[in-house]
Amino acid sequence: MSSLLLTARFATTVARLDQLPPPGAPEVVFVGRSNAGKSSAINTLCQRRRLAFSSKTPGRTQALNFFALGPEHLEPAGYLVDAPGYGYAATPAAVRAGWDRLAGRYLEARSSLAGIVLVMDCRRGVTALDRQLLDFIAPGQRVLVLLTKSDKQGNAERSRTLASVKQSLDDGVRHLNLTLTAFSANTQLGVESVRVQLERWIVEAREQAA
Ligand SMILES: Nc1nc2c(ncn2[C@@H]2O[C@H](COP(=O)(O)OP(=O)(O)O)[C@@H](O)[C@H]2O)c(=O)[nH]1
Ligand SMILES: [Mg+2]
Repeated sequence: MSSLLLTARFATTVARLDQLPPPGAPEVVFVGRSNAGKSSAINTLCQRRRLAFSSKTPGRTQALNFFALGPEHLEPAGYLVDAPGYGYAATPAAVRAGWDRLAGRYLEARSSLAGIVLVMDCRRGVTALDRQLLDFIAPGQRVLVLLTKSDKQGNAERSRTLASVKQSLDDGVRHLNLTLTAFSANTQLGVESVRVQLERWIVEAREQAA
């Protein structure tokens, strides 16, 4: 039973790049379409009901939300970052440009970024917007694709989804260090193994920095 993610607490909200704290402890960012299940995944991984805001009206939060990890009396050992969703149909063009300027730039250039969790609704698979997002990611960056809402699929369908999403990503983005996993915030499928993996990313990044 791992524990680092269970210490998560709200740290800060960043609405513009110039508000970013100086790069420090390793950060793991959650990205994906609006409504894909990012906030639910963070809440489940951290065993907190309302840490990240989960909403039935998607597309409303347009900021990076930082959650600190580690013992509270020490400097944070790392951060989880909830990024604004993309692709919500009603999102006006100005908001979309804002996404590029904030979350896109953050993904491309943040030196303390230890890994990226790309959250996809397993029933939608890889969308054109997911592919555009992958273009922002630096070669060699660690990416974990969470196929969430897997409780909506049976075992056979889940295996087919994993295979087809993997194939679809391998076709386009061979330079990325990608792993995939089926996940569900409702049934806890994949939760413990993802916790372990994200903690390993953070620990490895700290060792590399030391
Ligand atoms: N069945 C099911 N529904 C989920 C799961 N994760 C999220 N949802 C639902 O999907 C909707 C969007 O989730 P949310 O976490 O707010 O997505 P976000 O916009 O990516 O942060 C909400 O209605 C959630 O209850 C899951 O694993 N299974
Ligand atoms: Mg959200």
